Amino acid sequence: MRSSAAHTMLSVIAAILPSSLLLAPVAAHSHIAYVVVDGLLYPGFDPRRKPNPANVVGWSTTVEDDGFVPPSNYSKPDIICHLNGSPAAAHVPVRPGDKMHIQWNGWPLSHVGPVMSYLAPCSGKAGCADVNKTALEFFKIDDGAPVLLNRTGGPGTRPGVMGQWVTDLLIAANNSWVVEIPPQLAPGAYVLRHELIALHYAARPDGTQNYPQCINLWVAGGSGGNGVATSSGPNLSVGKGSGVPATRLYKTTDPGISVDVSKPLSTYIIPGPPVVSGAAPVPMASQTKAVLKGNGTPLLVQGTTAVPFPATTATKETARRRAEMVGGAGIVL
Ligand SMILES: *[C@@H]1O[C@H](CO)[C@@H](O)[C@H](O)[C@H]1NC(C)=O
Ligand SMILES: *[C@@H]1O[C@H](CO)[C@@H](O)[C@H](O)[C@H]1NC(C)=O
Ligand SMILES: *[C@@H]1O[C@H](CO)[C@@H](O)[C@H](O)[C@H]1NC(C)=O
Ligand SMILES: *[C@@H]1O[C@H](CO)[C@@H](O)[C@H](O)[C@H]1NC(C)=O
Ligand SMILES: *[C@@H]1O[C@H](CO)[C@@H](O)[C@H](O)[C@H]1NC(C)=O
Ligand SMILES: [Cu+2]
Repeated sequence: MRSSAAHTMLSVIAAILPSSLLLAPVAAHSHIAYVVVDGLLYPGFDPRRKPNPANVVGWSTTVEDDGFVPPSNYSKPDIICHLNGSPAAAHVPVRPGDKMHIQWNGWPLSHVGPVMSYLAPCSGKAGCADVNKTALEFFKIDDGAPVLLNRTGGPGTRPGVMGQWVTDLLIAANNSWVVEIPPQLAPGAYVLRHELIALHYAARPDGTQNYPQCINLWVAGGSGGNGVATSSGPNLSVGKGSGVPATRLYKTTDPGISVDVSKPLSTYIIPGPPVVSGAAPVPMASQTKAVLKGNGTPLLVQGTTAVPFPATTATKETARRRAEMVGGAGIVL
């Protein structure tokens, strides 16, 4: 079922990708520009904007070149939420079962590899805004399987890389990916760690490129919306007890990290832990572009409740940014 859906999507890609794109040179990599829930936009952190508005939901970094973390730093804090990652003050309001669009600011065709999402609960008084990142324990909710869609050829054929990859679907969906908040996730604050791994140089020593990005979420209760878990009702144990620090997710020698994608692979082994039971990855056929209706209201977490993020200069800044986006910012290649 999944793979026939993937086939359909691949013909779609073949139809929409102009052949000139396939040979475009690659100068920059990427970051998450914004996320969309129910058509409402929540701004990410822009590493080149100084300063960012106070209400961005993306963790700040010092990655001005939109670059990556190499395997030699898999056990260093930079792999958690990218270089000098530091918590966002604001959170995206979501409910269990919601679908969230993660909008990257472009993605190069050459950068084939996995698209993965993890969650880590935060128990601080300010939700994830004051969290100690090295104490976060992440469990996987989506691994983008099957990451390798077609071992040879295909419409995305490009120099030095064989096959069709899940990153081709992400690009076809305007460089976005849809992730589902697990339907029975316990309410509260979570860090969403979304990560692309680019394998085009993965056969070279230390050549794999990880692009981790962190977003704060406030997961409301099923109906009350106050974020307080109830002891009866649905099974709210998704991911409980299976989290690991991000510094222990990958090893240089993992078969999905040290791999030569210039040769047709018979299989690709997705790195990191398995997707937890109770998670609901969104099928390939439902990976579509985001539809925007307006701006969302990020939240400030206060203990077990959350309030609208205080309107300051942030409001004006968000409106300006939205106007820019509607005007059509260029895709980074
Ligand atoms: C790896 O991490 C160290 C600090 O832990 C940092 O100085 C270095 O720049 C990082 N290397 C890359 C390529 O990100
Ligand atoms: C595609 O993504 C860019 C950001 O990279 C955004 O500015 C643009 O509005 C998006 N287009 C659609 C149709 O979603
Ligand atoms: C952050 O968490 C780590 C790992 O649990 C711990 O070793 C460290 O002391 C903590 N740092 C602070 C400032 O609490
Ligand atoms: C895989 O690539 C080959 C060669 O281009 C093509 O004929 C085939 O249809 C592709 N398969 C899928 C599932 O897209
Ligand atoms: C609750 O869900 C978890 C993960 O989805 C599962 O492992 C566990 O068996 C479930 N427990 C009950 C009582 O259904
Ligand atoms: Cu790159």
